[in-house]
Amino acid sequence: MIREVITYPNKLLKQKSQDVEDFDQSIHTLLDDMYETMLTKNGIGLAAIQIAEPLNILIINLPNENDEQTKENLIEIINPKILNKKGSTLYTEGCLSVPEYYEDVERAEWIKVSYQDRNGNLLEKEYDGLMAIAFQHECDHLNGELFIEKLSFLKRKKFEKEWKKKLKGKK
Ligand code: Y12
Ligand code: CO
Repeated sequence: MIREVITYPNKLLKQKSQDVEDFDQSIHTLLDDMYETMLTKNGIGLAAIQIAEPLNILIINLPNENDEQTKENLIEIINPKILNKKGSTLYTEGCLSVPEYYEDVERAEWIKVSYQDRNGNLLEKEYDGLMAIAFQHECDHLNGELFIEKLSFLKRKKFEKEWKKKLKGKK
């Protein structure tokens, strides 16, 4: 089922998510809903809180070398932990909860992580490149943080002004 993606400044986006304890059918249905919702909205990453479910779940589906998003490349990540990080990289990020806004964000270039899959199996992985950026962006959602909170004071001020204008125009 396609779900509504909540957008800034919805207060729910500031909520900290909780760990998943039972890897039951309701979690599988939620993961399937997240995938359907993310694809429909042309996203490459989505956290459960973005569809108003405060659980430590995220999905990432990066395009392949032919710029196609295939389900084989879908990664379902439950109860993630970033164990180690190194280096620094700058990337122009976007977020389905802050539509039509893109800005450069600095993040670690390499990360070592652990997480569980949909059946509760524990995995340990190392990521770099776009996968490392997406993983960190989505983990921030689980801690109630959006990428706009990483902007400089002046960029954030400009964003808030533009966003208010945009929301007023929608009334
Ligand atoms: C690198 C940086 C950030 C991420 C997090 C995941 N971000 C997204 O999936 C963003 C998707 C997005 C899609 C949009 O829609 C289209 O481009 C058609 C979009 O634009 C509008 O909403 C108009 C904005 C963001 C992963 C990797
Ligand atoms: Co986001």
